[in-house]
Amino acid sequence: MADGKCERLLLTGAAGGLGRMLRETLKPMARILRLSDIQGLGEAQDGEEVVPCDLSDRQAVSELVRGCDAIVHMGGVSVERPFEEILEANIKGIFNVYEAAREHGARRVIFASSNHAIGFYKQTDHLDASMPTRPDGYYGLSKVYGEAMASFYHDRYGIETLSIRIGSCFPEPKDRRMMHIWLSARDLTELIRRGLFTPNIGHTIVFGMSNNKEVWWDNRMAAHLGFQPQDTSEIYRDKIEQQPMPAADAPVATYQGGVFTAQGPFAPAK
Ligand code: NAI
Ligand code: 15L
Repeated sequence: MADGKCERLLLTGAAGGLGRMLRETLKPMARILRLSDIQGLGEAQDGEEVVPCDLSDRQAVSELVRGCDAIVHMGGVSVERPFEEILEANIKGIFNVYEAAREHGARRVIFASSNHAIGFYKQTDHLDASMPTRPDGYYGLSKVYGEAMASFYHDRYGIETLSIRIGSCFPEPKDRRMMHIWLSARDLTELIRRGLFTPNIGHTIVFGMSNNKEVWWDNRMAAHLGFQPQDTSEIYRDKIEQQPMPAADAPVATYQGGVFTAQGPFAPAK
C-alpha cells in the first residue's frame, strides 16, 4: 500500500446503496478496485475488476480475496431478517472474508458494522467504544460477531481492521433519530480512507457519524485516525422538525436502534 494507494482493493456489497457510491469514491485509493456482489454490477470500467461472489461460499470468497491487499467489506444482509439469512450472508460471510485474508495475506479490512450492535441503548445514553455491545436483533448480533472476528484476527494473525459502526448513511436524514446518527457519503469515504492508510490501527472501532449537533457517541478512542467530519445533519433540521412527533414511548424515540428493536420474532424457516 505504497504512496497512499492500495495495489488491489476489494469492495464487497458493491451493488448496494453504499457500494454504488463507494465504487466511484474509492477509485483514487487503489490501482485496481475489485468489485463484488451477489447482484449484477455491469461491465468493469477502467481500473476496475468485477468478480461476482456469494459471501457464504468459502471457496469462492477465497478466490475473490486472492491478490487483494485490503478489503472494504460492505456486503451482506443490511436489515433485520430471520437468523438463517443473517447466518449465511453475514456470519459465514465475514468468517470467509477473514479466513481468505489470512490465507492470502491481505493486511487491512474496513468492516461495515452498525449502530444496531449497540441499538438497545437508550437515546438518553452516551457511549464510547469501550462500552458493552447491546445488539437489537440478529442483524445487530452479526455485527457484534464481525467486530469480534476483527479483534481475534488482529490478535492472532495481525490483520488490522477499522470497524465503522455506521449510524444512518443516506443522502439525507429521514427522521429525528437520524439527526443524531447521520453520516454523509463524503464523511464515510474519508473514514474509509483513514482506515486504510493510518498506520497501526490494530482493531479500532469508530462510530460512523457526521459532525451532528446532538450526538450519543464519543469517538475519542478513535482519535488516532485524525478523522474530522465535514458534514452535519443540522442543515436538515427545519425539514425534519416538520414531521409529526412520534409517541414518547415508540421504539424510534426510545432506543438508539429505533424500530429494529421491535422487529421479529420470525417464524421458523420451512
Ligand atoms: P445494501 O443492502 O444496499 O447493500 C448490501 C449489498 O450486499 C447488496 O448489494 C447485496 O446484494 C449484497 N449481499 C447480500 N448478501 C450477499 C451475499 N450472500 N453475498 C454477496 N453479496 C451479498 O446495504 P447498504 O446500505 O449499502 O449498506 C452496506 C453495508 O453497510 C452493510 O453491511 C450494512 O449492514 C452496513 N450499514 C449500512 C448503513 C446505512 O445507513 N446504509 C448503516 C449501518 C450499517
Ligand atoms: C443499518 O444498519 C441499516 O443497514 C440501514 O439500512 C439503516 O437502517 C441504518 O442501520 C439505521 O439504523 O438507520
